[in-house]
Amino acid sequence: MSLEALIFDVDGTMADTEEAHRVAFNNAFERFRLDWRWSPDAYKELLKTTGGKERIAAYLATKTLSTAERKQLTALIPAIHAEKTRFYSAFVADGAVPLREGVEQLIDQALAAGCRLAIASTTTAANIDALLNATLGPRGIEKFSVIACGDQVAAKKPAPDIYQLALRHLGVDVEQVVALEDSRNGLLAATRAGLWTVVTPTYWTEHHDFAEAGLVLQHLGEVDYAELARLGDRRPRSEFSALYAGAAG
Ligand code: XBP
Ligand code: MG
Repeated sequence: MSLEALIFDVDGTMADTEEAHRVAFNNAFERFRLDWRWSPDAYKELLKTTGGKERIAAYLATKTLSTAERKQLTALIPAIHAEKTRFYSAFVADGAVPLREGVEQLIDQALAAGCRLAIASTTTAANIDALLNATLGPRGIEKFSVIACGDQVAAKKPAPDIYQLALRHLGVDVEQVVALEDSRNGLLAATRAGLWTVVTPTYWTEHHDFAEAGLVLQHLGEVDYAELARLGDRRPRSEFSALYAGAAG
């Protein structure tokens, strides 16, 4: 089977973004005069919940609040998250978040080989636009045939929905696609969609269990496109995709 497409996760895979997200969350909390501060250790735990709005809701669930306070703060989550996205997009637009090692070279090698690129991310389209523009230039987004992200699916990673959406739009056989991820939630989402997945962990996810990964690398500079195509092809996918394809998230 030839390698027809690569599906990139964004946060943690294309770029090590979570410290910028964490600071953006804390800036938004301050802007809303909330005494919430997410330390790196606390944020590492909170990252178990994918999606910024869902992460704030998960944090709220841990706090002792009156019914009225909880109702009022829950109603504020979309506004808090929109403010957070403004802070984060500004950091990224200022060049604060470079692509990880090997990402741009793999993108160029894949495109040169006629392989299409897609994104399957939990973050917002605004954040993805900002990152691709800041790192790959104003036409960087044109390198990607499909961008599946954020609230386009109700069930976020580790559910397979965002990868199934990207695969539907790509219109290629799952066995001709490799997914690139950084976290266990992302690995589970891609695996449940039947995808052979390469994981490149960061500080935020290095302690995760990557048992289902086809390959775990320090970064994408450790592999080139041709090698990825060869390695991805060697895996007996049928038992994998049969096991997970279409499984509930
Ligand atoms: C990682 C996430 C996102 C980011 C924060 O997404 O779970 O929620 O942490 O971004 P990915 P938002 O699937 O790209 O690894 O606040 O926009 O959700
Ligand atoms: Mg990620």
